Amino acid sequence: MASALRRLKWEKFRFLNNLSKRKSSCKQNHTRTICQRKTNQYVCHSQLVLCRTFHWSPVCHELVQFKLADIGEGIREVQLKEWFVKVGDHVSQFDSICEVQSDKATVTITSRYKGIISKLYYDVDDIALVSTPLVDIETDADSPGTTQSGSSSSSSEVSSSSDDEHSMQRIRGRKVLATPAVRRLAMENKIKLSDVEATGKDGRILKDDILKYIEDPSVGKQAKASAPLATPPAVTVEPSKPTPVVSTTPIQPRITLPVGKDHTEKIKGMRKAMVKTMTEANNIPTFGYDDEFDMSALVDLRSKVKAITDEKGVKFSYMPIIMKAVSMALTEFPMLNASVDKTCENITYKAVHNIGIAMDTQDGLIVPNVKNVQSLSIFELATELNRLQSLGLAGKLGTSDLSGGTFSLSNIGAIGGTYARPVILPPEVSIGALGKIQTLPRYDNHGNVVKKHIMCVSWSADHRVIEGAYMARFSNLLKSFLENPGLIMLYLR
Ligand code: CO6
Repeated sequence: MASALRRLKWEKFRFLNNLSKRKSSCKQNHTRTICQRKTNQYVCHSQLVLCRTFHWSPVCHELVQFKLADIGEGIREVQLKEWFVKVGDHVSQFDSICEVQSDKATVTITSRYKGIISKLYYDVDDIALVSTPLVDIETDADSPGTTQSGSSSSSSEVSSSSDDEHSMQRIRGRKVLATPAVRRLAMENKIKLSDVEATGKDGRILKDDILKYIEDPSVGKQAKASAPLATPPAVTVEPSKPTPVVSTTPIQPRITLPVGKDHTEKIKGMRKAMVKTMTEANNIPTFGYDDEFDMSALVDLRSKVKAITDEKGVKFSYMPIIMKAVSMALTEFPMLNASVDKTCENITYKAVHNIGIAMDTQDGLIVPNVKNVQSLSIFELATELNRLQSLGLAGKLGTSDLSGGTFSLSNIGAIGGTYARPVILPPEVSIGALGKIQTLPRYDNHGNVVKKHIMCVSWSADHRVIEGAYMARFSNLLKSFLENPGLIMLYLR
């Protein structure tokens, strides 16, 4: 009976929807005829999401097309990575609907409505365009965000304000992840999801986690207290709280090729961004400059400090020290921490050092950046790097981490190379590639052959605005910092 009623309402909805569309030539009044007859209340929105209610309906259900809102950053399309709902699921406001990945970030889309999912518009891996529907939701009468038709004879339209929808989207990692059913279970048992230890993929809370918490609430809290920080602070770091230690498991091959058969696929997601950025970069007249740094003192220093940072749960590689030294050298050579406009008529010297770190991920090369390196301690840099690396490996970096870089480093030596020719990331003007620190024989000041830890560094810079000598002087200053880490202390602010 209920389904027959629903079907009847749906037929009526489609009929009125079509009628409404036929009147769409009148921008202001295209629903007026229908509405006038029923309620004398007119709501007309150019971005149309339609719903209708009928006078014989005992409960008000409205069908809402939930559209993919503008995610910003000029993103026009996204790849659908994962659905968190299926047709027939009941969702509440803020429940996760799906995860999408653009060429710049991974974003979890959450619902602004309460109701039942009646249609999914895409399959996993499909490309969804901004402003097109993701799902249809048959909203509950009390659903926030919909126009309520308490009266039996009302007729209404609901606008999908892109701003409103945008506010329901959360970058993954900053919101508790759980399916609608799990949220409901938590709600019914008056449990705060933030108190529950998540054991699901990417920190998702599972039904079992809730059940365990119901059995023994202290388990969740204790576990949480010793769990890694989800989002370490950008600037202030509490050293006592451990941060995620990153797995150094090698990235697995991305595709399995059918034997003896060519395989063609569409270039999507982050890799698509790579196509665009690197093609743009190729238009920059670039010079290269290489040198080798003696990292022996730094290798020694790091081995002493590492035990302390390990205790605090922070993985401490050479990168945080190198980044700090780079920032100190950039202070003396600000032209390298700059950007140029598309036609290269203006150069902007950046007030902050947001140093991008090239990362090799499943989805391709991405370059998240550590913000305000000039103001962070080396330990804070390590903490922040751990966070970015964890998110990068999980494919969960958000737009804010991936945008706003002012200078970049590529630690190809972490994989194994000695030299590289790094490609500038426009609109930045320079980038450095760090080779593998190798144990090699070198002469000391007395002509004796000694064991040294040598790292080759390769710089690339935009020759329209940077001269080779400027880059060489910058490199020399950095070399002096890294070869004599005591100098870093001396100049550290
Ligand atoms: N030499 C020797 N040992 C190294 C080096 C170098 N250069 N770099 C890291 N390591 C060590 C590091 O100290 C760790 O040692 P243990 O603590 O003793 O285990 C270990 O290697 C693992 O370090 P990890 O990679 O986890 O951390 P790190 O902070 O050094 O680097 C990262 C972080 C995100 C930069 C790195 O993991 C990564 O993804 N590197 C690859 C970057 C990449 O793909 N660049 C290519 C971009 S394309 O530039 C390009 C021009 C072309 C070639």
